[in-house]
Amino acid sequence: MSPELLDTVLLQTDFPDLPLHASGKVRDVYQLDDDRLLFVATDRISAFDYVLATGIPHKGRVLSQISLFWFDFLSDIVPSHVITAAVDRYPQAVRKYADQLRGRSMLVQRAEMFPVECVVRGYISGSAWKEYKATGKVCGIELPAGLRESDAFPEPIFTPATKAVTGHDENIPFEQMRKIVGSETAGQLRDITLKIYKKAAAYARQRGIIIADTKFEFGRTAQGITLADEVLTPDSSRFWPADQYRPGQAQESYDKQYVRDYLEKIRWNKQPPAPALPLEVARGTSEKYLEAYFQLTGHRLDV
Ligand code: Q0Q
Repeated sequence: MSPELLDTVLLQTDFPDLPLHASGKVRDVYQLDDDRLLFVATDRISAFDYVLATGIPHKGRVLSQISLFWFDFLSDIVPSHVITAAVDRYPQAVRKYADQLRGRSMLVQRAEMFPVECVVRGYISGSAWKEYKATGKVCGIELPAGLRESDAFPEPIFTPATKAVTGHDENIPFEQMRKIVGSETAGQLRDITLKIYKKAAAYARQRGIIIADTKFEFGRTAQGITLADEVLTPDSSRFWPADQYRPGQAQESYDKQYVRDYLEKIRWNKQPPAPALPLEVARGTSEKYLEAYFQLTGHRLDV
C-alpha cells in the first residue's frame, strides 16, 4: 500500500462548530439540531478494547455502506433512523465538511435510545462458549449438552446486555431488560432482533459469510421502534468466512485476523499504548473490508 493511501485515512473527525452527541472507539455522533444527528464512521480500528495507532484505509466508508445496505434490506421489518446519506442533501451547516463526510456518514433522526444492547447469537463462541463449558447455559438460557465451540445453536438466542461503566457489555436476564424498558417493549425488541438477525444471517450465508452473532441498538422515534447505530457490520458482529467454517474450534475472523495475528506476533501485552500496524497489515485489513462489502452487496466500493 502506498503511504499516500494512508493520507486518505480519517482517524479523527473535526467539526469544530458541531456539538458532540456521542463518541465511541471508531464512530462519532454530532448534534445538528433537536431532531437530527450526524453519524460518522472513522477509519479507526480497535482490538482487545483498545484503538490502535494506525487507521485502516476505507474502513469507515465500508462500514457505513454496509449499515446502509442492511437498513434498506431490513426495512420491511423495522424502520431505520436514516434520513439521508447523500452529503449534498445535508444541511448547509455541515456541507462544508463534505470531504470528511462523503461515503462515511449519514444524517439520522434523533431517537430516544433504549439503554439495552440487543445481542443475538446464532453460533456459540467467545464468552458464551466459556460460560456454556462452565454451566451448560448461556446468559441463563438452558442449552442442549454436547455443543462444540462454534456450533450453531438449535435456534438463535437473544442475550441482551447493558453497557457497564467500564464500557464493557454486561449480559442481563430478559427479566431485567423488561424492568428497564418495560415488558411490552422488551418483547417487541426481542422479536424484532431475532427476526432481522435470521433474515440477515440467511442472506449473508448465501453470500459466503457466517454472521455468528451481532448486537443491535434501537431507539424510539415518531416511527415507533427504530433501528439505529451501525448494523450487522464486522465491528458490531462476528463475521466468519463460510468456506473456512470448522465447528469444534475457534474461527478466524473475516476482517481482523491480520491484525490479531500481528498483535500476537509482537506479543503485545494488551495494555496501552496500543501499537501501530505495519503498512502491509493495514493494507491487508483494508482489502478484507472492501471484500466483505463486495461479498455482501455484489457491488465494489469505488476507491
Ligand atoms: C446514539 N449511540 C451509539 C453510539 C458512540 C454511536 C447515541 N439516532 C440516534 C442515535 C444513533 N445511532 C443515538 N442517539 C440518538 N439518536 C447512538 C451507542 C455511541 C458512538 C456512536 N449513541
